[in-house]
Amino acid sequence: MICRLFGSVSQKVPSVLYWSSLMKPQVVFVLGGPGAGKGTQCSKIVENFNYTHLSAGDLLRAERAREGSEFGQLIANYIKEGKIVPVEITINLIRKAMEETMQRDEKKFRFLIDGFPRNEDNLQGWRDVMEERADVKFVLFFDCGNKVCIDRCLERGKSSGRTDDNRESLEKRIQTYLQSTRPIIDLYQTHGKVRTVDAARCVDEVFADVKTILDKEG
Ligand code: UP5
Ligand code: MG
Repeated sequence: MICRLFGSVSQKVPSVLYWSSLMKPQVVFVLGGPGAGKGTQCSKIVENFNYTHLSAGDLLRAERAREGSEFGQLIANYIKEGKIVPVEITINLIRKAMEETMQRDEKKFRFLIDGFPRNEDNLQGWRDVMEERADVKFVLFFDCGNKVCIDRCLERGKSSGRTDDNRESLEKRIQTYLQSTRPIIDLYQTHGKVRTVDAARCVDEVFADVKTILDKEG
């Protein structure tokens, strides 16, 4: 599949050998419903800990906006419909962003990957491309009820300009989250790899718990 979309993908993806010359990236996956506060909390983590924040959604929105992108229209459609973009696109954006970060500063090898993996396809893509190149430490799960999530995104939608911060898209985003993303969180849970935070509280209360987790886990 990766080869199908990217043609000569082997030329574009640096080898495992190349990555092994760098510090092995340490990854925390950050998951939770739309509007659970993933991005907000990641910004606070970056202020307090030595992590680089990569939002898969932000990377896709940047690719959507990039002039000449062959995937721009596809990404736009998927985001508006609250559907999950094929992993061949997302994983290459994530890999490239990680690589660029570490090339700029080799001490920057700790990553928060926000909003990924969201479904089985994402997880398989990670395994295919990144499993040997990076260690997943744990999943930071922002647990928040659907109504709170929707209300936050609708409020943000008054000024965000995001094409998916409207009630119709939000209903779809929530369905996608429940059907596709929750099972991924559950899967990591069975391996004891999920750290759950009650995300329905105010930003500082949520962050106090996040800080406790990161102080402990590094
Ligand atoms: N806010 C935050 N925390 C608050 C708190 N504790 N109390 C009160 N308000 C709080 O926060 C959302 C809003 O709530 C903000 O206004 C904030 O101030 C307020 P934010 O921190 O942005 O929440 P976040 O969880 O990051 O919400 P986001 O909308 O970004 O979540 P999504 O997961 O829906 O969006 P994402 O950008 O990750 O993905 C968008 C779309 O991209 C997906 O639907 C999908 O179509 C596509 N996508 C893929 O296909 N694949 C991927 O791998 C990733 C994305
Ligand atoms: Mg976000």
